[in-house]
Order: sequence, then C-alpha cells, then structure tokens
Amino acid sequence: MSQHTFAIIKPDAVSAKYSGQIIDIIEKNGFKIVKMQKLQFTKKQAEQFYDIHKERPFFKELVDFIISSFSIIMVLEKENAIADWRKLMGATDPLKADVGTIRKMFGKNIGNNATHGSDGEETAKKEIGQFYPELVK
Ligand code: 3AN
Repeated sequence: MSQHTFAIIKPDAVSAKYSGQIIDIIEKNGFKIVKMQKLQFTKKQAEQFYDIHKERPFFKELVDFIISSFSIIMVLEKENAIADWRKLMGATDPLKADVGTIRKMFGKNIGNNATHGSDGEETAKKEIGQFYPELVK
C-alpha cells in the first residue's frame, strides 16, 4: 500500500545548492513528490516540529539551525515510503552513513545532515499534518 512520509532538505543543503541533485535522487528512487515548498521555518514552527526532541541537549541547536535559512519541505509518496526514505538518507551522522546515501554525499556532520525524514507512521502523520492538514484528515 502506498504511504506518505515528510521530508526536508535542510538549510545546509539548500544553501550549498544541493537541492536539485537531492530532488533528482528522490525521483529516480521511485518517490512521487505530492507536496513541495521552499520556506524559512519560524521559531514557532520549528519548536512545534521538533517538539519530540525538546528534552534533548541539542534541542536549541536543532531549532536555531532549521530557522537559520531556507528549507524545502516535501511530502513523498511510495510503497513503504517512511522506511525507504530513511534508507536513502542514510545514518543520522554522515560520517557513519553508507556510501551512496544522501547524508554521505551531502551531509557535513550530525547537525548539518542535509535532510530529514519521519521516523515512523505516527511521526509522519504529525509532521505532514503540521503543514498539510488536508492530507491527514
Ligand atoms: P534522525 O533525523 O535520523 O531521525 P534523530 O531523531 O536522532 O535522527 O535526531 C533528530 C535530529 O537531531 C537529526 N536529524 C540531527 O540533525 C539532530 N541531531 C541528532 N543528534 C544530534 C547531536 N548529537 N547534535 C546535534 N544535532 C543532533
């Protein structure tokens, strides 16, 4: 069954002009881009988005980074989209990510790791719903 996931091309990758290459990889791997928007997260949007990490020591760093410049948010559709997008992104830390993954190719470090992907069905619903409530009705 086809599934939706929420993806972000983060400020480091957008600033470095990697967006085109990343979108190309997404399409070549069979994902349909259902929604796409370039935006700069407000502090409020960022705090809501990263709400689940608010007790973690790097929360402020995470929020400051995502609001620092433009991101591209997307809703991706495919069979098994959540797991497949995470596999294509690679490990959170680009240094540990497998060769051929997006974070290996375009990520700098664990904070500036080029992309985001929902980590499960509930998270996908929450993240998609924050920007596109009509898709999770
Ligand atoms: P993932 O994005 O792979 O699901 P999580 O959920 O462990 O990874 O972390 C959420 C985000 O927080 C990551 N995308 C990463 O950018 C950032 N992050 C994780 N660990 C650290 C850390 N030790 N220092 C700074 N940022 C971090």
